[in-house]
Amino acid sequence: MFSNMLTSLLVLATVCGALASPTSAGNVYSKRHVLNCSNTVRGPIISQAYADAKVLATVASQYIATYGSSDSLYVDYFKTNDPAVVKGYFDAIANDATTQTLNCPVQSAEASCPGNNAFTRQPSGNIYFCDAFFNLADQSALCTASSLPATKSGTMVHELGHALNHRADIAGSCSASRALSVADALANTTSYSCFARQVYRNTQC
Ligand SMILES: *[C@@H]1O[C@H](CO)[C@@H](O)[C@H](O)[C@H]1NC(C)=O
Ligand SMILES: CC(=O)N[C@H]1CO[C@H](CO)[C@@H](O)[C@@H]1O
Repeated sequence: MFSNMLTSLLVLATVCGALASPTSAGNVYSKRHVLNCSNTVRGPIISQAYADAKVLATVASQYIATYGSSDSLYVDYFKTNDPAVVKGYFDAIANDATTQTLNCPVQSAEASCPGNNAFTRQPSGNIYFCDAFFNLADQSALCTASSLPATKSGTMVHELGHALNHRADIAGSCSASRALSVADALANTTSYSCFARQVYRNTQC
């Protein structure tokens, strides 16, 4: 059914077993958006968030492959959408091999990005990280926070959804994402960030 699963995920599944920690196979994350930020504090934070986002996407893809469309968390976020299609969007992030760039803001007006943590320029797919992004929680907070937190990794999944999958921006929150129509649930990128963070919290902590 999921014969289009890409090689790196098959390797991951073989090495770790379904839903095992993908962090132990970090060497599969070798192809990527390219860091274009010479700031020695912010550059490494962006790189870590990118690696963490690939973990989130991989875990989400494996979860869908394992549990499919009858799982209640899947239904909450993606309704009756074909799990192979949703999984394909996570696989595109997990297997990102583009040369699109991950950038520090280039102008001071962009650094504050009112209301935003980051943005993606189209059609380039280049992503820009705003001041607020650097205050978001680390991946580890998905296990320790009392409720599902916004994380740098989740924002990265959101932006990669724009850059790689051309998903839209509609519902900003996870609760609003769960309330979308069937079509909007598939279209709007926050659904993917929320689902992946919740899967990580449920299976990796
Ligand atoms: C890299 O960042 C610089 C600004 O620091 C910008 O001028 C340049 O266009 C960026 N390159 C790419 C490929 O995004
Ligand atoms: C609620 C909402 O605005 N949903 C949007 C999700 O994205 C699709 C595709 O871009 C839009 O058509 C919807 O309006």
